[in-house]
Amino acid sequence: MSAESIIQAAYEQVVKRNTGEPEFLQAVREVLESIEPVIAKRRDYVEANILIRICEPERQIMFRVPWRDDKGNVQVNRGFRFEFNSALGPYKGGLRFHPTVNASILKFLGFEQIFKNALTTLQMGGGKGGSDFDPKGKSDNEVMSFCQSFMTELQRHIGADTDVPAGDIGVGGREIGFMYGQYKRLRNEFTGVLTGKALNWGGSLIRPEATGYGCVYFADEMLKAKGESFEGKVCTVSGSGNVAQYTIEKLNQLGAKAVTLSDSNGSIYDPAGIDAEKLAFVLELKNIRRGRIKEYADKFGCEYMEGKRPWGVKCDCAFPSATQNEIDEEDAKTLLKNGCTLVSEGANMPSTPEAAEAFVANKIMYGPAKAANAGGVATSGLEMSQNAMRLAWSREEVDEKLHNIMIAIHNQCAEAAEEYGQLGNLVMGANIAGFVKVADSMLDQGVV
Ligand code: NDP
Ligand code: 2IT
Repeated sequence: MSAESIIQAAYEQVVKRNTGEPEFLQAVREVLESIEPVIAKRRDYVEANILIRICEPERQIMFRVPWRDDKGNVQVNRGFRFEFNSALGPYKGGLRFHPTVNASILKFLGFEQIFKNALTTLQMGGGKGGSDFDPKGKSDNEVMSFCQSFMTELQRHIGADTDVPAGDIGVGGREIGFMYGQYKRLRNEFTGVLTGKALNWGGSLIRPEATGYGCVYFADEMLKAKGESFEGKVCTVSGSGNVAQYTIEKLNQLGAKAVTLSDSNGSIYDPAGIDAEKLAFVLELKNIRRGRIKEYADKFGCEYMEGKRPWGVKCDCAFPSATQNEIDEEDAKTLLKNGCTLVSEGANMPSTPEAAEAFVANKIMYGPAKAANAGGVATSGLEMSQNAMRLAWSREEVDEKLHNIMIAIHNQCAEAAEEYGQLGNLVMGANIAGFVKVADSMLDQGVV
């Protein structure tokens, strides 16, 4: 059988087994299509049925999360953890709390995480979890009640050498704190079972900044490969949470100008640039007051685009940092028409397949999520190392390690792309480099 038909047959089997899970199938399809040239050469992967094995989570956990709201009513949410692949190390990946969370979303995220973690150069397997709980509009007390109930069940499945969750959408320092407290109480152990902890009790410097900084470091490598720099580049950024915030901080440090932010209600456009002072307002608005981005436009007198994403704004570089499928084909065409030459994905799978195809076909600098946003989980890996040693590195040390990891990720992707005759195609490069590392490890470890 040709590599193409092997991949087609594998994909059909995955479709059959995972009906009604479009996001998961979207992520699987992209990876399988990218690795066709590998499959053409490596029949040992086919003989060991690696394609089907890698698409099947090692373990899937679903549970009821009952909790009491401030009015005394009992609420019920659904909790999940997908322990996808442990060939390279303990399962590692975030927890997402958002009303849209379901098995399809978490399986796409867990699947991506396998290859992303492989690219970090650290020993981490892939997993993801979360809940359809919506932290929006809830009091701190309600969030704590939910987190304690969620961890009461999750604790029996995780551990510092087993599975190490972290944050994602809707899970930041507050939620990690509540969950860590409950884990410690139930297990009577103080270990590095979660990352993204606060500094006082085992967190790592630079972890809050890591995804955004890393995404910009990755973009900087793409620019450097073309002899360019960020100086004077106009950048659009979507989202206004953790990833968006620190993407903008690093863009400012490197001499670029970020002009947009968004949330699920709309986008702001500030042609003067979101400088350090305005960014401090955003951090307070989003992380403490938990308000809407529209307030930025009211405060600084700039344009607010209700219900719109920021991709209509002319830019040199775009940093999608909100959620999956937030750039569709039309958005991609608009970006390209307006002269955008670089897209670095802070969010997971923010571009639809058609949008991604448009970026690749136009040969712009395109950093796919599993490479460009790997700085977050990489720094989680550094937090695990510090916890294991019971030591803490300085800000400079962690930042330097993060920067070097992002350079290494870029090089791995660029080299894999070149090796398989796809010079500059970092989507194929990331998928191939990540896949080969995991598949080789699975082969070594036998039929498990
Ligand atoms: P946050 O919860 O801090 O922020 C999420 C932001 O995205 C908010 O502004 C939110 O707006 C917006 N958003 C979320 N869902 C939607 C939606 N369906 N439509 C429109 N806007 C939406 O999350 P993070 O910044 O941590 O995560 C952002 C992205 O980055 C996600 O794709 C995540 O998977 C990815 N990522 C995160 C990492 C991390 O370390 N945190 C690491 C790697 C990737 P609103 O408040 O209105 O919901
Ligand atoms: O998507 C991701 O890589 C994350 N949300 C971070 C995971 C982690 O374990 O730090």
